[in-house]
Amino acid sequence: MSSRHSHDRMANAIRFLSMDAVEAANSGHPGLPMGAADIATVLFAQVLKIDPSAPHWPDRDRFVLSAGHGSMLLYSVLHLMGFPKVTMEEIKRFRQLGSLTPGHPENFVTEGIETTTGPLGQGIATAVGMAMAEKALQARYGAEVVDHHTYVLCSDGDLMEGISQEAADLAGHLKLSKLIVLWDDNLISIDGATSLSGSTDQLARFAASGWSTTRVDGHDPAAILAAIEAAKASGKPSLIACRTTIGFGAPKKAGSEKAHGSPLGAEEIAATRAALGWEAAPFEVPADVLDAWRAAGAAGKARRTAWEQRLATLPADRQAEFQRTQAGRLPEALADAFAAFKAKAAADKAAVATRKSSEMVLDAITPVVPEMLGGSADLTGSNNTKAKGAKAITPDDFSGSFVHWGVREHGMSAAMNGIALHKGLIPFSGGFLVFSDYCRPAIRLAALMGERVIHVLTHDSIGLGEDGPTHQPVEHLAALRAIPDLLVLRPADTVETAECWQIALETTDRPSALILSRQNLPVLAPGGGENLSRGGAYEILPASGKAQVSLFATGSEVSLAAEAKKMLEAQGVPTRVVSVPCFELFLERPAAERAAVIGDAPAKVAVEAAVRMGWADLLGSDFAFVGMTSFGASAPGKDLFKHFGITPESVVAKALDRLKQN
Ligand SMILES: Cc1ncc(C[n+]2csc(CCOP(=O)(O)OP(=O)(O)O)c2C)c(N)n1
Repeated sequence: MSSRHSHDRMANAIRFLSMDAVEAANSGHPGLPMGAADIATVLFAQVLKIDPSAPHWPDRDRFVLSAGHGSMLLYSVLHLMGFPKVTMEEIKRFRQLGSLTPGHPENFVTEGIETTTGPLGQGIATAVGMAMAEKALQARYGAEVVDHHTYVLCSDGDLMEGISQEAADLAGHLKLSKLIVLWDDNLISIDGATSLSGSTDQLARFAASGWSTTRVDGHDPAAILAAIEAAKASGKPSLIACRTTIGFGAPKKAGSEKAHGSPLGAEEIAATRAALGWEAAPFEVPADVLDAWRAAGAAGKARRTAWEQRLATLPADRQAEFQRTQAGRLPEALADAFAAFKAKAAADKAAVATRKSSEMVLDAITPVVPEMLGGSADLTGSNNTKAKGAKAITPDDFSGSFVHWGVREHGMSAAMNGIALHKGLIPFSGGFLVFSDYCRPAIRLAALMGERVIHVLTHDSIGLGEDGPTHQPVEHLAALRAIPDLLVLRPADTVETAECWQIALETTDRPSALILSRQNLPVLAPGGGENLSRGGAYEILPASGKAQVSLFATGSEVSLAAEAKKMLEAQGVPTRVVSVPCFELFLERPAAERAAVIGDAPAKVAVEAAVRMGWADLLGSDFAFVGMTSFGASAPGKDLFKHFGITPESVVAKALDRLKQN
C-alpha cells in the first residue's frame, strides 16, 4: 500500500466514523471532520507527540479543536489512535446522555481532549495560554523537560470572532513560535459562503500581528506536513491556511453549507461510500487502517518514556517542584504565610482599599508560590496585581511572573484558561469589574471546565466615583454569581482579602473572582486562625443583646453596615452585622448552619452597592435591601453613596421600618 493510499484510507476512517456517528445521533456536524480529515491525519499520525496510554503526560503536544462543532473529528482520531476510553461503543453513543462523546468536546468528560470548545474563537485564544505556559515553564525548567508544541485546528468562524485578533496579537507579540494554527479554510459557514459576511485577508491580518503565514492544499498530506515543518522552524507563531472542501467526498453536499451541521442522510452516505471506495459497514474500521492508526498511536510511548528519563536527571528538589506544580498542589509553607499575614493585618488595622490589601497579600505570598503567574489588562497600577519584585515576561524572557496582557480582557481570560489547563502555573489577573462582561465567555468556560483561574476585578461599585456609570458595575456581581461553579468573593477588608485569596488558591476545581474596592476600608474582621470567609458568611459584629436587627453586607458595605449598627445600638436596638464574602460558599452549607448565621432577628436588611438580584436566595423574602436600582453617575464616590441612598442612615431607616412592620 503506497503511503498516499494509506493516508487516504486513514483519513477516510475519520470521515466515515464521523458521518456515521452523526447519522446515528441524527444530529451533529459531519462537514468539518470530512473536510479536515487530511489535516488531522497528518497531524495526529505524523506530527503530534502524544501517548494514548498517558493522556496527561506533561510534555505532550497540545491539540485544540477550536472549531468544537467538529467534535467527531476528535473522537474519531482518539478512538483510532487507541485512547482506551474512547471505544467504538462511545462513538456509537455520540451526543447521548452520559457518553464520553458529547456534542462539543469537553475536556473534563473525555481523556485526550485538552480543552472544552464550542464557542467559536475561545479555542484559539485558549491555545495561546497553553503556548505561553509552555514557554514560561521551559524558562523555569529547561528544554530537556519542557519542549512541546501547541496545535490548533480552527474554522472560519473562529477567525471571524473578535477574540481571534486579541489572541493573534498576543501570540505574535510574545513570539509564541511553538503555536501552530491550521485553518480549515473551506470558504463555508452556516449561512453559506463566507463571502456573504467577510472579505478579510486573514493571512495578511496574522502577518501584521507578527505571525508566519502560508497557504496549502488541505487535501495534500505532503504539503500539509511540509508547512508544519516550516512553521516549526519559523521562529514565529504560524497560521497555515489549509484550503479544504467541507464534507469532502459527499457527492451532492460537499462544498456546501448543507454539509455543515446536519446528518448527510442515508442516500448521500451511501453515495459517499461509493465515491471514496469505502466498503466497511458503519462503525467498522478495516484492519489495515486500524493497524496503521494504532501504530501511530503507539509511537508516542517511546517519546514519553524518554522524557521521563530526562525528568529523572533533574536535581531531586527540581523534580519535586515540577511534580508538585503539575499536580496543582500548593506549597506547605503557604498556610503559615497566610496566618502570619492575617495576624499582622488584624493588628495593624490599616484602612486601605481591598485592591491594595490584595497587593499586600500578593507581596506576602507570591515568594512562597512561585507558580503564580499574575497579570493585568493594562490596569496594573489600578488592579494592584503586580507583586513586589515580580518581573514581567517579555517576548525574549519568559522567566518572569507577570503578564502585561494589554487591553485585551477577552483574550486574556481565555489564555488564562489555557495556562490553567496546561498545568504547572496558577494564572491570576486584573481588570475592572465592570469589564468582566468582556471576560465572561471565558470565565463561563473556566467554570464549566472547573479550572483554577483567578480573576482580580477591582473598582467594584459606584464607590469608584468620577469615571461614572460606564465604569461603575451595578449588575456585575449578580451576573457573575449567576455562573454556576464560579466563586465570587467580595472581601470587606484586608483580613478578608487574605482569606479570599487563600480560598481562591486552595479551590483547585473552580475559578474565582475576587471583587475589590478602589476606596479605603477599615479592618473589621478578627483575623484569628480560622478562615471565617470559607463559610461564605459569618457574624462579624455581634449585637449588644438579643439582636433585633441583622444587617448583611459584602465588601465595602460591611463597614457601612457597621456604622448603621452603631447608630441603631445608640437608639437601643441591638444589631448584629453579618459579612457575606461569598454567596456560593454560604449556599453550599447545611441548612441548619445557614439558619444560625442568618439568625432570628425580626428585622433583616441587606446592603450591597449593586442590584438586589440574588439576595433572596440567602434571605428569603422577608428582608429590606439597600443598594442600586439604576446605573450610577459621575461624581466623587462619597457623593454617589449619598445620592443613591446607600448610607448608614438609610440602613437605619429601613431597619426601623421593618421592626415596625414585624
Ligand atoms: C461564539 C459562537 N457563535 C456561534 C456559534 C454557532 N456556530 C457553530 S459553527 C458556526 C459557523 C460555522 O462556520 P465555520 O466556522 O466556517 O465552520 P464550518 O462550516 O467550516 O464547519 C456557528 C455560527 C458558535 N458555536 N459559537
